[in-house]
Amino acid sequence: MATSDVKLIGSWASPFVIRAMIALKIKSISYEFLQETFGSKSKLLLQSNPIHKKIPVLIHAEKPICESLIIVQYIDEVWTSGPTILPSDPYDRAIARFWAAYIDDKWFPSVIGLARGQLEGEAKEAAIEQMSVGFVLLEEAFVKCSEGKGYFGGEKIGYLDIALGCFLGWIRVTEKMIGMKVIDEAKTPCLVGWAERFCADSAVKEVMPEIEKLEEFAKLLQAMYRAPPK
Ligand SMILES: N[C@@H](CCC(=O)N[C@@H](CS)C(=O)NCC(=O)O)C(=O)O
Repeated sequence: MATSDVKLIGSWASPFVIRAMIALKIKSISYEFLQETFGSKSKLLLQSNPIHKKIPVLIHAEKPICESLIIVQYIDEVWTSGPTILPSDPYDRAIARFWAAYIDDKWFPSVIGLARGQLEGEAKEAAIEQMSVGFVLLEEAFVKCSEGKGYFGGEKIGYLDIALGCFLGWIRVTEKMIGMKVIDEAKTPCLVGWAERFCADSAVKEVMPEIEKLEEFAKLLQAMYRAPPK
């Protein structure tokens, strides 16, 4: 679909930006990617998201839409001719939104320190434990939502798949950093298969960053967060 009035402000390494990219890919929407420079914020970003000043921002017909999950929902509602992203049943939709909120509000804040390499000792152990407990809950959610199919969304990638799957690159980097698997066969067997399917999907493959590239970027971030404040 020729949609030159669609722009995405983002950065290749941001899991939140990847959410928007996957949703656009699912709907076959072409767009202009406006890459932010690491460490600074463009005038367009500040104008488009003055409240949070964060990426991603989707600009559609010159109007900005902020917050990745809201962007994914917007894309689903505007481009209805493509495959649907949110479940059609209101209850299933509510459940998918509940778990997406859990991922962003509870799970992600408890693990972000790990990816940034900011935690040591007991704090690090506690974050690893929280991340693992979160995955066990998400495994249970997967079993219920997928009803024996390959994705949270059933036969194909849906809202909750995008909400969690966008973190898979960073999860792999974190696993390397801490020297253990957090999505593992023993505790989360269904999520192991789901993660493989998700990353191999055509809507995801092209936008999911390479692990080696992310590792390099993670080292940069870690150096930045460990540096004493000026
Ligand atoms: N809740 C936001 C989170 C977005 C977010 O944290 N973006 C990061 C990049 S991964 C960002 O822009 N950080 C810049 C900053 O915090 O100033 C969403 O879902 O869009």
